[in-house]
Amino acid sequence: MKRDDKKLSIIGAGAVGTAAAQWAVTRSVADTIVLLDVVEGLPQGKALDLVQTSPLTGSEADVLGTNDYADTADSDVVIITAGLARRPGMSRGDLLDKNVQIIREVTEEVARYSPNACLIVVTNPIDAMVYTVFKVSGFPKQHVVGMAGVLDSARYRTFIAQALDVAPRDVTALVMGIHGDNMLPLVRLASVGGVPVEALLSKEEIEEIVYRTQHGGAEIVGHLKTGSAFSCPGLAAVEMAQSILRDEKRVLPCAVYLEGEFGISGIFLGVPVVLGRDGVERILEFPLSQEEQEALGRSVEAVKRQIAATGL
Ligand code: A3D
Repeated sequence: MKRDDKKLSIIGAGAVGTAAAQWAVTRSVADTIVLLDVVEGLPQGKALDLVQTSPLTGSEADVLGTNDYADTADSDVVIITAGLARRPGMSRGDLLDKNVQIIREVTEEVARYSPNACLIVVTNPIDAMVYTVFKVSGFPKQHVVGMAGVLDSARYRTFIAQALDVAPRDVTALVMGIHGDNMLPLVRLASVGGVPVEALLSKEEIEEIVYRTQHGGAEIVGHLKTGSAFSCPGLAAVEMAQSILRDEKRVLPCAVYLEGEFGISGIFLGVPVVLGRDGVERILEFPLSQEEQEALGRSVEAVKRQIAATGL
């Protein structure tokens, strides 16, 4: 590797980890992309398959599949997807006990080999897992961030675009709070080409979109039956990684450690932030209406219950 080369490691070569690797290779977000899993052969086979897309995509990234954390050494960004995914009828809460144990082990290894990396956590229940990574790694709060808001906002924007029959990329909309039923898709600030969505859709239409966004993960699990969403979650994580690796300073909703922002302290929760070379470079705080503040309060209570269940 040359001195300025960028390295991205992805822990967990399951559905989300593989999708993230595929997006990362296609977009050439790093010079070296490492895919790691506990299952022998799985990351090696997937990495080989991915690197063979290079002649077709023009990607110049090196792709390595491994079971050895030494191969992830000196990563700039590590995306953590290791763990169990939700099955039908299984809540994100049910996942907690099993995934805390996995996340502890993964974090210790990642922190040992890449002490300066920014860590993007995807494993559910995300708001508690990212807290676990923060506590176990001892990394600065700027270097630990949870992926959920980018995915939830993409779902929200998609549903608004479909309702209005407009280009999805022209919809600007933000989902804050927990990754779960209590998430807060902000209606007041949703706009399409600068025009408020509230002026274009009825209250009932908006309520339906908000509900569908809040249950967007479960809707997909209901169809897939044996797994959960992976394509958009993988891309959402790569969108965040890319902003850090290329110092893009994108404004993205991410689960970050709050110390008084929005009146909340001591937990990770989804809020809009600037992601750049230094990780979470700024939290963009703004006044919420009383109703929004109350809704965010419900997220806070739900996250606190999850954190209490981790025993940390
Ligand atoms: P899956 O396809 O089961 O992949 C998980 C992978 O983790 C498997 O290949 C396992 O072998 C691997 N693994 C298990 N333990 C370890 C370990 N100790 N070290 C390294 N690898 C390990 O699941 P998935 O990819 O569909 O989902 C992964 C996680 O992301 C789950 O917890 C999901 O719930 C979560 N997820 C979160 C979102 C968010 O928006 C936050 C969206 C989609 C999935």
